[in-house]
Amino acid sequence: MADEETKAVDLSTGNEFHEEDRFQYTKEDVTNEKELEKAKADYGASDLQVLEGLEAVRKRPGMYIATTAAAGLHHLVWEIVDNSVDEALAGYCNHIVVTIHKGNSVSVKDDGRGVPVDIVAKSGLSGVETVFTILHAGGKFGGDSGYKVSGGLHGVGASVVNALSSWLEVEVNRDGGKYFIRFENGGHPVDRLKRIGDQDGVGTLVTFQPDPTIFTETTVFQYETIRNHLRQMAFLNGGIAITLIDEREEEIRTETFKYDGGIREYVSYIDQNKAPVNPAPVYCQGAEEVVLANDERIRIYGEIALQWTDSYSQDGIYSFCNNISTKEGGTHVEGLNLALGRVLNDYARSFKLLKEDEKNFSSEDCREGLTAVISVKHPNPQYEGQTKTKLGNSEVRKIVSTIVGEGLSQWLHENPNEAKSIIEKIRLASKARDAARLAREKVRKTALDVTTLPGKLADCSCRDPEKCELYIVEGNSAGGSAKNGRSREYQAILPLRGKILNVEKAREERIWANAEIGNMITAIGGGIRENFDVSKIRYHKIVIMTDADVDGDHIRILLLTFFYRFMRPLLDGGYVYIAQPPLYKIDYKGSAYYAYNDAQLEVLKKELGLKPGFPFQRYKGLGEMDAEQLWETTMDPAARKMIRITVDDAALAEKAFVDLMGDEVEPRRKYIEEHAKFVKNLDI
Ligand code: TSJ
Repeated sequence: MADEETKAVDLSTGNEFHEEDRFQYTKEDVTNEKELEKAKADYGASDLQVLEGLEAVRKRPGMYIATTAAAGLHHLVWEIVDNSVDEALAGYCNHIVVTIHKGNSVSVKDDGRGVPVDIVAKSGLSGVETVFTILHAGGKFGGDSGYKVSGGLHGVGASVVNALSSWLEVEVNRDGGKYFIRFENGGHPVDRLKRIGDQDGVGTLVTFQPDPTIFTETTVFQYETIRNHLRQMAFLNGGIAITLIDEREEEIRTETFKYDGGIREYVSYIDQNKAPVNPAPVYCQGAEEVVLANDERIRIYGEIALQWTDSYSQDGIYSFCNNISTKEGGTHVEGLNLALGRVLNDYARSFKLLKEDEKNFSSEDCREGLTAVISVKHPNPQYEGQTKTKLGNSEVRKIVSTIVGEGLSQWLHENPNEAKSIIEKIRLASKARDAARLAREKVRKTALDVTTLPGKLADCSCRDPEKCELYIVEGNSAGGSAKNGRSREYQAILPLRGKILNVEKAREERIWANAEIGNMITAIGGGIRENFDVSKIRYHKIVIMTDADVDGDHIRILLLTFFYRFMRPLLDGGYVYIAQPPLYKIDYKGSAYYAYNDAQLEVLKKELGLKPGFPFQRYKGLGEMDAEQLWETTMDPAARKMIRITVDDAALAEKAFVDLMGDEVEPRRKYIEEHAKFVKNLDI
């Protein structure tokens, strides 16, 4: 890697930033000494209160960050980054740098105005001390100039990050000076905020080390997780440069994200490997002031980017409120759907693209192959739904509907050729939907009728879904071994014959005619698509068991694609697993030893003290194992290893599936090289 890329640059000065320089300052007295003296009198009392607040966070971290597992660890970073993004949205910051240091501390640095250092009347503390020691103090000091939008799900405040850190250091450049404070042990200040030098730049640098006694599962930051989040922030907030630096390895890794096109570029990125109907996304934006029932005036901002592609997918709508993904949709998505149906039908009618005797396009027709990113900013968002990721504010529906209504309608009139192509695409979707409806109704009588389970399914005897597992097994012979080796009480086996249909490329009618797919729908029992009901599924573990070869990889991806498109909540809920059969067997002194990868094989050879050349078996497929071996190595809950599949980021997963299953060869090759990013390993 080139040298320039591996160096961090001080944003406020443009100078190179050296790790060893960071906190070795001679501490001079602060210049706002008088103000601080005034505050000092009260400091004893407020200090105690402050620490009580932070102690409450440490006692019950789950109340503030939902989980202390890996996701919660990363939320600390999002929390700090949000403050810099807010500063950028306020128009004062251009560049944010996130650095993962050796030892897993993280720093976030921006070139904004710097967190205020003067005394905040309410707390009697400096702005910096207020932000880091008082719960929910974020952004509201210094008047209302700091319009904070990131107060949604992870808007718990910097003080929570401080409370959950072994140490945290803040450096602020502003008012001609450099200010510094360090906290230890969950937010205990080592000293007061000090002015430690003069300088001309502005900006904020926060470095923290998550407390391992809180984050007991892991304190290791994941480069990809942070990279994906920062990229998403850069897409959602066009124009901001966000750099990620990982200093943990010998070879320092760094990437910078900056998208001047914002969500337009996000849509293009998601659709990178699809064929677009309109090459440049349609872009609509607008803001509206709303007077609430209590006479409060709020300003709601919305922007939407739209691109139709040749895909058959219905689920290309990615919605956000205040930079947080609203996975369950909500009023902004409803507003978009309303406008789409209205505007596209009006346009098609007025240009006679839809004849008088033809029925209107449905909302689903209008959405087929559509990729949309919708981002709203709301000062007081209300979240609903099972996972609190559904936007509930009813005023947003009309605002978005108006923005899309005006923007899309104008665009259609200005781009008549592309408009015509879009309407044609929608017409095809409508025709296909009619045909699919017929095919589906035929199938519904069979596949969706859970009372007649498929003949190939060897069901388990238990009827409690929580305890039941469905193994979907490649090939009839492995299916036979699995049937004989399984626990009949809890484990059901569904063998699949050969390859299953690629639902990414097939139109819906063909999907309905496919027996293997029908069998899976019936066996799982929760229905499909918008009618899928996770509370009706017959097994809480759906295990894909394929050979460890190229065909097996392909079948596994085909199955995941099917679940992704037809039973998304199965993936969202973490019900889908991949079995891990062993790759090697060593027979030694009458016992069988198994290895699941090359590294394990080497360890095993050493442990057994085998001479080089001692024979071992390399399994070519599941079929080479007899029933007992398959149980022992792959199916016995006490011994097996499985990988649980989760979908973190729907847009990335969408791109991954298109890359893997679409027509283009190059992205598929690249993707497979880089491994399946949407798959998170988890041993259970
Ligand atoms: F919150 C935090 F302390 F964790 C934090 C805040 C962390 C980081 C990395 C950056 C920031 C931050 C805060 N960057 N920029 C700001 N800006 C302000 O706090 C600020 C400055 C001036 C004024 C003003 O009205 O003059 C208002 C605000 C909110």
